[in-house]
Amino acid sequence: MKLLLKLLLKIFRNGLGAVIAFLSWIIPPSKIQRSFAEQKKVDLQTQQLELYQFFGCPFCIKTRRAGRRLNLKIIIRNAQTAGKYRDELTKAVGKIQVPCLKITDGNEVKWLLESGEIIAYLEKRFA
Ligand SMILES: N[C@@H](CCC(=O)N[C@@H](CS)C(=O)NCC(=O)O)C(=O)O
Repeated sequence: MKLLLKLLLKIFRNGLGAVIAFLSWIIPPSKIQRSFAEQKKVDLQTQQLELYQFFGCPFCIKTRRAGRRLNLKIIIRNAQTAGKYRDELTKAVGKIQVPCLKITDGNEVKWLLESGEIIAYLEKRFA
């Protein structure tokens, strides 16, 4: 009984997440515009940013929207299903929590948790 309830809750959460993700996709935020040269510079910088996330997680959707609004080509990593990226995230932060932004700067790697902090970081660096 408990297992069935857990399963139903999971289906509901995933379904709701998919609906929110769909709505977010059909109503995209307007992107900030940059000159060609500036956008190229930003694109180069965002090659060092990886967003570990779940597709239907509302905090991840909020963070992805901020990235879209700021016109950033952040690399998206699926940490929802078992595999390389989920393992990397667990190893780096000791748990599964998304969204999490991996920031690579030369040999230095920083992992940033909390959607609010990630968005503040992106806005400070790219707005
Ligand atoms: N306060 C966090 C909340 C993030 C959060 O609750 N994420 C959920 C997914 S929606 C999570 O990581 N859950 C871990 C799991 O499902 O294993 C934020 O704003 O980023």
